[in-house]
This record gives sequence, C-alpha cells and structure tokens, in this order.
Amino acid sequence: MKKAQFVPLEFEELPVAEMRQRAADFYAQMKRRRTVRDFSDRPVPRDIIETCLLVAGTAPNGANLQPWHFVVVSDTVVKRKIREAAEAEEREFYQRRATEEWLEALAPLGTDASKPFLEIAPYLIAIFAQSYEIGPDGTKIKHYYVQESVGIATGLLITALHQSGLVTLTHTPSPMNFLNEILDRPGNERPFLLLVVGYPAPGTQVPVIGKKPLNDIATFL
Ligand code: IYR
Repeated sequence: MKKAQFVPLEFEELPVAEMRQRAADFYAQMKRRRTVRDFSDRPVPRDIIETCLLVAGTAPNGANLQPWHFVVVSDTVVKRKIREAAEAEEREFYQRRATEEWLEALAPLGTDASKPFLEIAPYLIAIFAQSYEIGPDGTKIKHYYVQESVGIATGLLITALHQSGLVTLTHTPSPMNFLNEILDRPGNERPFLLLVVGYPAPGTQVPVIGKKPLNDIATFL
C-alpha cells in the first residue's frame, strides 16, 4: 500500500473585488464559445494543442488514476478514414436509428450526415476513456469514475482551446468503435468523444441558440 505524502497547497487568496472581476471576465470569455461546424484548413501550431492537453490532464479524477488517452490526428489519410467511417454511422443515424423526437431536437442545429470538417480541420482529437490499465508488472489496475473524469478533462480541454483562440466541435458519431480500429487503441479504451479543432472558416455562421438563465440551472438553499 502506497503511503500518502503531503506538500503545502499553492494558494493565493485574492481580494473579493478581484475575485468578482475574474469570475465576470471568465464568464464573458466563455459565453463567446460556440460549437463550430465550418472549419478552415489553416494549420495550428502543435505546441498550443500540447499545452491544452496538459490542461486537460489537470482534471480532477477518480483516485488520480487519470483514465484518459488523447489521440491527436493531423495525418490526412487517417482523417479521411475517420470521416468515411463517421459518415457511414451518421447516415445510419439520420436515415434509420434516430427517433423522430431526436431529429426534431436536432433540427435547430441544421446538422446532417455530411462531415467534411473531419478532413478539413487541422486536428481531430479522439478522446478515449480507459476502464482499466495494465500496470508495469502486468497487473490490471481498475479505474474509478471513468465517465465523470473523462467528461471533466474534456471540458477543461474545450475551455483551454477556446481560451487559446481556437474553435471546437464536440462530435459523437454513434457508435464510434471504429476509432479503436483506425487509431489502433487497445481494448481497455472506449472512444468518449471526437473533438474537431482549428480556426473557423471565413464568414462562419452559427445557429441562433439561447442558454438557460441562472434561475433555471441553479437552486440556492
Ligand atoms: N452525431 C450526429 C447527431 C447529433 C446529435 C446530437 I445529441 C447533437 O447535439 C448534434 C448532432 C451528428 O454529429 O450530426
């Protein structure tokens, strides 16, 4: 059993006025984040993606076992394979699998089975959730709160990319087991989400949507 070791917390208390200002500034910044479906093919420096992945890796997670793996795809051949596999699933979804109710919920977004951005955007980040891992001595290490942990890490990644001046699309072709095969990932990893990353195409438009007011999303007791 590994013994707990402790170091002093790095914490600097801020004046309340500054806390308030920072919260408001961050909200103003995050409110401008929009999911984008029209990407430019302009390249993005790889080190920016690397730093954003390090941000994702800071996420709180079950027993600090960090049950995630990020595969960053810029190779055009691999991107084409992903597009072809994803579009095949999406055609099934839009033509057969989706219920009328689901299609109705999606209608305001104007989406369909065509996913050209999977080839156009400079980066696709495939996010995998590991239900367990094999330790250095070959033993199986169980992971905990995997979905929650990977969800939080993904949120941090999207936030970091937005903050860095990039746009993203959270893409979830379903099922997306094809990602294991194309990206050669092992059986202990399940694809969680495919994040499309880059610059928006010039003149990109986004759907008119609203966000729920605070009263609807929060209760103070
Ligand atoms: N995966 C499909 C459908 C889709 C589903 C939801 I829920 C969305 O918020 C958006 C799209 C697609 O990508 O078109």
